[in-house]
Amino acid sequence: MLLHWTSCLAVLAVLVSFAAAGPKRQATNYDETKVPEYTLPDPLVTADGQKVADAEAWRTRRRPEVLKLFQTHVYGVAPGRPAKMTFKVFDDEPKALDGKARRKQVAVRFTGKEDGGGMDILIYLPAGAKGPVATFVGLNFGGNHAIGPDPAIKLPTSWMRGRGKGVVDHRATDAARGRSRSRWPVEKIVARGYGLATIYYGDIDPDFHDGFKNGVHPLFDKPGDRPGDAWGSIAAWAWGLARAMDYFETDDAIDHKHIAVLGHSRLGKTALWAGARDERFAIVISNDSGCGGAALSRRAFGETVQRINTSFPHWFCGNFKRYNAKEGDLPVDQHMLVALVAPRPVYVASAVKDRWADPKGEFLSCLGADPVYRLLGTEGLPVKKMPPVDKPVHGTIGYHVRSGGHDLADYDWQQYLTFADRHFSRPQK
Ligand code: GTR
Repeated sequence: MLLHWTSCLAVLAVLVSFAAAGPKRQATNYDETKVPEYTLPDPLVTADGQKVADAEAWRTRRRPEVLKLFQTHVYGVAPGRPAKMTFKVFDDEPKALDGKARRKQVAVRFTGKEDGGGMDILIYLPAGAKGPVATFVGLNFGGNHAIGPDPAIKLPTSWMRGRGKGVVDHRATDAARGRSRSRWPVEKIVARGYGLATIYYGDIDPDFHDGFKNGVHPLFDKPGDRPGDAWGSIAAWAWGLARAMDYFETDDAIDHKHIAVLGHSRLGKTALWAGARDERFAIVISNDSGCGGAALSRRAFGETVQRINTSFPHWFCGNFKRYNAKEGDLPVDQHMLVALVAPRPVYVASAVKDRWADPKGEFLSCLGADPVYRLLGTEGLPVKKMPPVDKPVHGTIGYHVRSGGHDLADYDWQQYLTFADRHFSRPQK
């Protein structure tokens, strides 16, 4: 029997589309009733099935094990502090921002050589501070010059995302000065007695997939094929934050024992990983970090592991791709990333319209980390149910879901400042 030509075409179309799509793609799920059934790995049971019964067992056995699992399966292994790294303070202005702040800018050269990779740290401290200042540090998306209109901020020379809006041929121009100021309320931060330090994330690793040829990766990678646990871009950005901490330890104006690391979105994922790895960070803040950050992977709600690995193949290590559409096979989930911060205070913030980042999955991570916080003798998360919109909960774990969408907003900063006041034992405002 002869098939009608239209049927043949239809069969062909299906075959072609299947070949083009490759393995089955998950549709984006925003329906709570369609979240798959899942069981989270227990942060308090070791890989060989032992119950973690006390703080000592967490510290000496389970915490190192969980950290290693995240390195191997999610973010990759980063190098340590480079032996020849140098810091050069190239700007120190006591009367910046109309006399309200002291501004410092520091050139970090990772290998000590001018052409050996580096980053510029921009720092504002309250003017006339009497002693070392507790400081927030976070990477920025648009360049240090974009965080405020201060004309003395050095323009980045590294590769810049985007075109137009102050970026020409992937280089920064003056036109972008202050463009992201709504995300960086410097005046408010210094008025509350805190410092702010920020670094353009592209100084550390430009955010596009080039096979790890640019940025810090080639400075430290061995030649040849990259292993499945080789560090991706998030691990590189987090490594850059640890290098900023190395600098803070050398600066008497900065209270390096009271540093809060924060980040938004992909840089929120980065802040969590930086704070998980490096216990020198006293508070860790994730703003709308979503998939690969605070949101549980197993819920596959909004952005999934497969989607993120496809859109951003350079963010995570190669091994993470094994879990595309197989989240249940992961030996960890993101509640264990939050738990790695324990017993230090951690804050996870969501925005109600930012469903791509799965606010509920972010809350459930906090809840899943709570047993570790309690085992370590802290208050943990004071609630069991997700709080209503704009009703923050501040325990040792802080959480809020703000009205509005994906952004680092003034409301978020208000909470972070209050949370820091509380945990750094400063007068509450
Ligand atoms: C999105 C990505 C998210 C989030 C965001 C951002 O495209 O899917 O995971 O990181 O970018 O960083 O702005």
